[in-house]
Amino acid sequence: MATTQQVPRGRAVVTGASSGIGEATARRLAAEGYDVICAARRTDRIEALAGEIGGTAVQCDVTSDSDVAALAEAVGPTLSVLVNNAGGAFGLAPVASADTEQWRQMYDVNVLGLMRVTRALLPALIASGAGVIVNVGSTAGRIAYEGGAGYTAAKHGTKVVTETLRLELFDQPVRVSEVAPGMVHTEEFSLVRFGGDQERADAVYAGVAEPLVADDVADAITWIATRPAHVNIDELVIKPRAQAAQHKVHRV
Ligand code: 8X3
Repeated sequence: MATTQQVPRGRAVVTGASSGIGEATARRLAAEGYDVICAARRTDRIEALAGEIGGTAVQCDVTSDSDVAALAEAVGPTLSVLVNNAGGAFGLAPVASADTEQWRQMYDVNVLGLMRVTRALLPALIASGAGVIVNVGSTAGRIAYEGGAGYTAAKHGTKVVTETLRLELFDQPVRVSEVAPGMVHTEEFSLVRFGGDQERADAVYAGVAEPLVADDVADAITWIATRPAHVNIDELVIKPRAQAAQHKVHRV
């Protein structure tokens, strides 16, 4: 049987690598031979992860200009892969009772954070001669749902920034992609959205036999990143079989 030998594929940065999709993606990219920089706010988690996968931990809050500058410093002159994964939803209030601060946070992390990190790392991605950016969007960037406007507006922002960037980089050696997951059962997404209310978080996935898990999305991201340099996967929408549409979920 032929043995597979991993060849070094260059450096990759994953933001929001402390849990969920980010952590799973860091693991997958490392397994593919990338030298992975795990960036997130919680140093204990990213240090443990980096230790396991032979990567590097860099503390980074994507809403902080100085943290992002430090991340760019740690990356150095070239970068092969950037996965803009840091993001999240805060609250599920209707527009009539929207919390301004939650909306501000959602825009800051899902849109401005992506912009800050991309702007800072773009020179290194271009310098690599074959860079790829994979932005983690959402089906929330494709539709609207009641109570979701703060988050859906932000994720529509993620989508449009991705499209704009692809236009702006049309003559540069950088691919620009978006992966847009639907229902993914991660440890923290819904828990964070509902301010730590585990019961409410569990109800999101109640009766769904097989929601996606973080590794399903990490697999898609890694597939996108490892296509040949001339192949740009513009966008990939990924949902569990049980989720035919945002509101049409098979529950047993
Ligand atoms: C998560 C998908 O349905 O909670 O990005 O908005 S949803």
